[in-house]
Amino acid sequence: MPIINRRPWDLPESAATPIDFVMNRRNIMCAGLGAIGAAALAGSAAADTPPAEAPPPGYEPAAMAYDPGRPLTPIKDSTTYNNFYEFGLDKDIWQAAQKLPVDPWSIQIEGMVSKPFTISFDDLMKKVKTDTRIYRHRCVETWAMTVPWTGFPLSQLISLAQPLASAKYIKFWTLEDDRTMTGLSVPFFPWPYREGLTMAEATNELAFIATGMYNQTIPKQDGAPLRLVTPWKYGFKSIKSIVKISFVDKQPETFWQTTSPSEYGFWANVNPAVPHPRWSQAHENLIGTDKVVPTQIYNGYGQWVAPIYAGMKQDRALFM
Ligand SMILES: Nc1nc2c(c(=O)[nH]1)N[C@H]1C(S)=C(S)[C@@H](COP(=O)(O)O)O[C@H]1N2
Ligand SMILES: [Mo]
Repeated sequence: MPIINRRPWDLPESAATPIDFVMNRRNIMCAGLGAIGAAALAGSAAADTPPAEAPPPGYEPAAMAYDPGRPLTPIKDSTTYNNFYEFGLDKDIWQAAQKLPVDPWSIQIEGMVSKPFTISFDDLMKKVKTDTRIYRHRCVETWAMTVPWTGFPLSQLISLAQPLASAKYIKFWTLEDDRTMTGLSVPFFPWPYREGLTMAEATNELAFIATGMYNQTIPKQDGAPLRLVTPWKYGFKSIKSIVKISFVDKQPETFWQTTSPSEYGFWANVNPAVPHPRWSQAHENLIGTDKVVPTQIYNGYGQWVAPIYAGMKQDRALFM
């Protein structure tokens, strides 16, 4: 089986079920063999342990799996250290978030589409083809994680929605449920949480809707039952628990941009050279470790997304 055209965030076809491959490597890391596990995950020739399955002919270590350049964040860290302001301003909202009512769940599609409709989460899942992506996740607050998501490319949802050619942006809304989301009583914030992308960003192959993490249903605190993941942007773009999507022709106002326009913008592309007004963006701490590593432009995904911004002014607004 020739390994060609594999995009580095894809998992190897050699893994019978892709996530098992990841989880096996992860278990190695959990066993305290971090360096070996990380090398195996990256498909590095330096790994002391052979791959669980025989490599296919033409096996190319570098092409074997997306190399996030770092081990997966342990699941206990990525599911207990969260930002979900609807449930509180601290990172330890995971228990409070268990109140999020996710069943039944439906998503409303409206705006510049051939025909607005509402679809249940269950019906949506019957219409999409799921896959797995290991992405780095960089919060604007300078912490970072590496997460194996399952879900589907946002472009599949856009195809279902059939936007009109006049649509220029896609806008997303999070559930606003006063009964369970105690954070909504903090009046300072412009609830509900809202985000947006240009159509070029939304149809980029990296833009992903996650419905699972680590081969499990996505936990409530991480944005069940479906959340956006745009790994080249600061984490606040990755809106959780989406209930409505609208196609529009004007740049949407977003939650953080409305809250503090001098600090957070619409674009929010990761750039180590553009500091936040109150802190540097040059480095990031890897949650679950004591490691601090340099931040990369577009969080290391420039090869796939920098062309989107090629014709634009490369000013601070693109990176805040
Ligand atoms: N609805 C909603 N979505 C949200 C947030 C939020 O507070 N509410 N926080 C954002 C921020 S700042 C980050 S860094 C990520 C955190 O995702 P995680 O908790 O799954 O790591 O979610 C983003 N999506
Ligand atoms: Mo964030």
